Amino acid sequence: MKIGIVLYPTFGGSGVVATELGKSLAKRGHNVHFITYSQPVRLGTFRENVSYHEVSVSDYPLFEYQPYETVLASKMVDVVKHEGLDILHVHYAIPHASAAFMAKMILKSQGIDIPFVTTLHGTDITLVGRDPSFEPVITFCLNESDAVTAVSKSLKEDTYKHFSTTRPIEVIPNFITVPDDFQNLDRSLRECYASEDEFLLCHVSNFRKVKRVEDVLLVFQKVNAVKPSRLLLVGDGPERYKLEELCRELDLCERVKFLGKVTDTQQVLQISDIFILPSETESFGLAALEAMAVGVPVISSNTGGIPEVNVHGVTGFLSNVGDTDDMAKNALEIFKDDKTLEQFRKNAQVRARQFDLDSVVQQYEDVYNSLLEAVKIA
Ligand code: GMT
Repeated sequence: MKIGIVLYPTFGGSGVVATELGKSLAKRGHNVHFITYSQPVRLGTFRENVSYHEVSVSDYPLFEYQPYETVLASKMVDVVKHEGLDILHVHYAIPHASAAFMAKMILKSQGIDIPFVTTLHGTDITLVGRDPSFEPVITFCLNESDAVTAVSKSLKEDTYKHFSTTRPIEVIPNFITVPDDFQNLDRSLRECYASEDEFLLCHVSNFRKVKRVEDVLLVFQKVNAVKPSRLLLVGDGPERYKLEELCRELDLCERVKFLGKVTDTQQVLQISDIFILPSETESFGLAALEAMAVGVPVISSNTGGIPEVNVHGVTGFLSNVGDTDDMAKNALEIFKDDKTLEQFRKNAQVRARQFDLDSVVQQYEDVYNSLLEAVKIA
């Protein structure tokens, strides 16, 4: 199959999922064409069956806002025609689904029938999508997509709650590759960040308000007051300056390290003892699943799709949003002795295996196949 994948190429979860999906489809022998404005962060080096088509918008002085969506739609038309794509798969509704609809209509006028799949990732529905200035376009695109998927049951429910669509939405969860040699992962870098008698806590995000990274600092402060610990903060974003200030106010600078953006987060996760994800809303929580895959238990809020990933009392604990006392208490419960920490570590890994890449990629392939069958019949 020749598949066009449209995505945000950045560190965000939707971009990571779309890139890893494309890489895996390419390994299975499909021809994958990534279409976006810069090289996807997780794409890595040159690989078989993968091409990248850059969307570049000329900077005409006439425009105050550059028409990215229009250029993207034109690029999709071009790639579908000249590479002979069978299907388009767009990740994140805005503006990818509306650009795909436009491309589909242009191609139809030229006698080419191309189905497109829209995968909803979360903020396109729960935050951005609910903005009245986007709502009519998103509702229309949901109705016009040939198939719609959502990364969790919670996101599917939210979509029906906020948009007037009755379109069937298939839940296909995010996925992960769990390393086989979990016990032998390279943890040598740990000694650079924490001594043997200290616990190492970790958080990875894009430091937007919705992530409540200030709660990570508050949980850390409470844990550290009982058990000497260190905290690694991975990522960057609009809240970072305030967080650095809070860190100074709480007198935690010596124990907290802001690592900035890290391409291979597994390196950091595999030396950590606990992952903290206190988000206000989270459709899935891929970052938590990535931590669990390398045996790191998760202390999280109980919002959105997180409970579909992190199992309370088994792979970590869930607390109400903002309840940093409960989160700290739960982290200390995991740290109470080596046996307990080891059990949570194992449970986290076992649970992560249920989101195994191969079985999830198969679900996407099934969606593509059923759409291609429908095109053949029509
Ligand atoms: O969480 C972010 O800030 C990035 C965002 C995105 O759209 O890239 O992540 C969303 O999609 C991820 C992949 O499906 C999910 O794991 C995240 O939970 C979801 N974020 C939110 O819902 C806030």
